[in-house]
Amino acid sequence: MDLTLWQYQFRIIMLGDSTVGKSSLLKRFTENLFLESINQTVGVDFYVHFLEVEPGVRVKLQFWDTAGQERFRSVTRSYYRNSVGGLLVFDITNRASFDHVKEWHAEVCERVQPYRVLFILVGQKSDMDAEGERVVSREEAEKLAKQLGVPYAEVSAKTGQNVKEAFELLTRRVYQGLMSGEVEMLEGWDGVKCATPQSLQAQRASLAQADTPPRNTKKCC
Ligand SMILES: Nc1nc2c(ncn2[C@@H]2O[C@H](COP(=O)(O)OP(=O)(O)OP(=O)(O)O)[C@@H](O)[C@H]2O)c(=O)[nH]1
Ligand SMILES: [Mg+2]
Repeated sequence: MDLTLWQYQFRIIMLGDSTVGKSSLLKRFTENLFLESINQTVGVDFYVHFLEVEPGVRVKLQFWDTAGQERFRSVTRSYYRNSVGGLLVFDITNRASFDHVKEWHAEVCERVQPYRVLFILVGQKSDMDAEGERVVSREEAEKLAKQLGVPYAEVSAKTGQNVKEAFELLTRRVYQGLMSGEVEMLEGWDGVKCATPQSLQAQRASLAQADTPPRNTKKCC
């Protein structure tokens, strides 16, 4: 199979305080690796990974791995606008990183107007729970996710637990948004690219048709 072949490209941004493990998450997802000692991100790094969202539909995921450090904020901000998906990452052993999630969310939502980013909330370093290091409970995180109207996933880049599932959840959410028309490919916006725009129209049309009840159906009883 030609590994460069894709039908859709989604640009996804990693957001969250420094040291929550954004780069480690991407390393685990794209290379199945974990490094105890990893360089802090300077500005923005780029990662690519391919996922099949349904049989025969291959998505190229292009990740912007932003630096959590405040001094890089002016650089990282410029990447918000052309993202269709975002991972709001906090560390379950770091209360401040959880408290800052609302600020990350609000900042991105405000700056991407009139576009929209679809998010997932990610509680990182779940392996530390067993060490008794957890300071943010799952219930609190789920409550916040509900407030923000986004799904919640608890993961560990160290063990790999739930990492693939979290990225797949967000990718499917974006794909469904694209199919339903919730996500629109607007002029001058690069969050989503489609290799053959006609196929998107055809897929949407066939989904719409499947949703339309057949005419002249007699009511039962
Ligand atoms: N125990 C544990 N440690 C982790 C996990 N993920 C990352 N770490 C460690 O946390 C530290 C910071 O990880 P990074 O991936 O560099 O964090 P970051 O969010 O990319 O940080 P910035 O680039 O500064 O924004 C490193 O020492 C990692 O080894 C995890 O799942 N469990
Ligand atoms: Mg990093």
